[in-house]
Order: sequence, then C-alpha cells, then structure tokens
Amino acid sequence: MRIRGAAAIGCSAAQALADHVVTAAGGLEALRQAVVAGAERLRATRPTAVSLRHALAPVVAAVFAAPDPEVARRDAREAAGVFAGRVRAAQEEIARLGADLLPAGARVLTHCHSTAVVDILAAAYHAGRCIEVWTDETRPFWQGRITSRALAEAGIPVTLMVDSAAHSALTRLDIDHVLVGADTVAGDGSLFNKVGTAAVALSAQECGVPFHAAAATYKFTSEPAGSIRIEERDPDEVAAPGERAAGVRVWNPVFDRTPPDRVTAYITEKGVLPPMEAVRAALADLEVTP
Ligand code: RI2
Repeated sequence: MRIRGAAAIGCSAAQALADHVVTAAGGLEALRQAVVAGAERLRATRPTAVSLRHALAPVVAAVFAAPDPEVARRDAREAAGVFAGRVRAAQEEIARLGADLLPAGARVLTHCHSTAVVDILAAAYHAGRCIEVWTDETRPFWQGRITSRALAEAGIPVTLMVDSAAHSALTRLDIDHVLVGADTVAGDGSLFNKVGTAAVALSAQECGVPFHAAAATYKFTSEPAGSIRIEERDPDEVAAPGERAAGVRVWNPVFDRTPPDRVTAYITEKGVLPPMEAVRAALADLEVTP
C-alpha cells in the first residue's frame, strides 16, 4: 500500500520482478523457477488489478525465451523497461485525450487516486481551462486525500468531501463530469475500480452527468466480469480493534464493479471509446498473459 495507482503498481512490480531475476543465483532453470515464484507472489499482492498481470507477463516471457542466464537477466530488465515506457506513453496520450473532453469551467468529480485522472486534470488546467474538482476522500484508505493534495499542488481548485456526499454533489453542485481511473476492465466492458465507484456511476447516470474512466489498454482483459476477484483487505483499515465493539465483524472489499451501461466511455490511448469498442480495441493487441 505504499505504492498507489494501478499504473505505478504495475511498473514497480515489473521492475521488482526483473531485479529478482537479475540478483537470483544459478543457471537458466533456477532463473525460470525464480521468475515464476516471484510473479506469483507479486500477483497475489493485488488480485483485482489485471494491469499487474500484464506488467509481469513480459518479464516472465523474457526469461523463458532466453537461451542462457545472462540473456535472461538482460531481457528481464529490458522487458520491465518496455512496460514502463508503454505506461508513460499511454498516460501522456490519455492526458491529452481526456483534457480535450473538459471545456473551460468544467466542474469535475473524481473518486480515489488515479494518476491518469490527475494527469488529465493537470493537462486541462495547464491548457488554460479553469476547471474545478471535487474529490471523494475514498474510505477506508483515504486515497482521495492524495488526489486532493496533488491537485492543490498543481494549483487546481479542489474540494474534498466524504464519499457519501457524491450524490449530493451531483444533484446540488452542478457537477458536469465524473472522471475516475480503472483497475481492470472486464471482457463485457465492466469497470472494476476503487470501492464506491459504482455508487458514483449510478448517481451520475441518474443526474445525466457523463461518466468517463481513464483506462490504458493494459487494464483490459477478456475475462468475464464474474471471474474478476474483488480484493478484501485488513479489517483494521476500517476500524482498529480498539475502535470497534467486541463481536463487531468488519467487511472491507476494496474494489467494486460498475456495469458497462453506466460508463459513458473509456479514455484509452487508442481513443475515447464506448465500453465494448474500447474492449475490442484494447484486446486487439494485448499480449497473452501466462
Ligand atoms: P492509475 C487505484 O487503486 C484506484 O482504484 C484508481 O482508480 C486506480 O488505482 C487506477 O490508477 P489502487 O490500486 O493507474 O491504488 O490511473 O488501490 O494510477
């Protein structure tokens, strides 16, 4: 949890796996065992985000394709670098395309902390459009506070609110755009993102406010929505033992599913596309995940 945002998590994991291969002792077979074990361990840290799997897969493939340990180490490092480059290029294009969606004076609501969304908002603001942003705190891990700090540091007017105020903001504050990130987009176009996103999307639909999710193509998978596992985390994030009465259980699912009919479009590096078009465009050149 020291690294936030699916893109940053993927890049860090690919780099960590490459480092693991580079420092592992032994011959090619030992490196293959090390990369498989390392990838499994890293994948288990964040089971919902498919981007993590897409980040690790090229490093694993590089080691299995290598003819000897030296090439395996070199190519593992290179594969992690290629993924990081792909992320950077996608983020830049998404920032450009997303900023074009926001007219001067746009009033934007966001949820949680997405580096892609922060980049979009910064691009719009630096293009001279006077946007204003409302951001949910995003309980229980307070990632919305990271977003509000980043926006304030960029000079963008920002207001922080509790997650449950999102519907009130949409009905009372003339919000005209909802912009969120993505952890995974399933084969039917469903969005998996930080818990609370689905309620924001439902409110946006009720209010007729467009709901866009910034999702680079490495967030997409052909898997059906039903097979995406929703990560459940430590109850202490919600209420530490001293803060809850004896006998009180805690349920802490950290992502939720927004059905595709509530997503106006995905902002991908291949364009701003309605859900199924985005799925087709993303899966057209997605590597097979081992
Ligand atoms: P970027 C975050 O979750 C949020 O759910 C956010 O919308 C998503 O990652 C995408 O982030 P977490 O993985 O890739 O930090 O746009 O728990 O940065």
